[in-house]
Amino acid sequence: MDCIFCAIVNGDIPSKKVYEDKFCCAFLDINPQAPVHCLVIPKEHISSCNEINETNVSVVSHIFTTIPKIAKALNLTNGYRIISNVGEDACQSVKHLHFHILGGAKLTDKMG
Ligand code: DGP
Repeated sequence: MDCIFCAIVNGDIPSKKVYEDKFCCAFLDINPQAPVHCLVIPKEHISSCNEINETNVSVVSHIFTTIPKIAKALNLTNGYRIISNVGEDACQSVKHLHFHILGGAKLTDKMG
């Protein structure tokens, strides 16, 4: 399967990793939208939130218990935003589930 984020997981495409364990990894976004912008992804290929099911949901809960640790390591002590774009209308460009972590400054209150 031709997937940029699977290639990042495998080390075939370089990335600035900020966190990694057996199930997920986090790396800086190539096109940052905030002073701190990283992506947290499962190592297994899941296309989007629409493909989360009873079998693979454990990696998602793992990601959500890991995000606060990643945020702390990135010094996001004053808060941060988590975004996951799903499908065309949300402009999801990479079809591998990912959670944007944005912070490092006061963000706009407009989310759409
Ligand atoms: P989305 O639009 O939600 O699918 O966001 C995909 C994000 O992935 C986008 O903010 C840019 C980032 N991105 C795409 N290709 C690469 C890459 O090769 N390396 C890194 N670090 N980020 C990438």
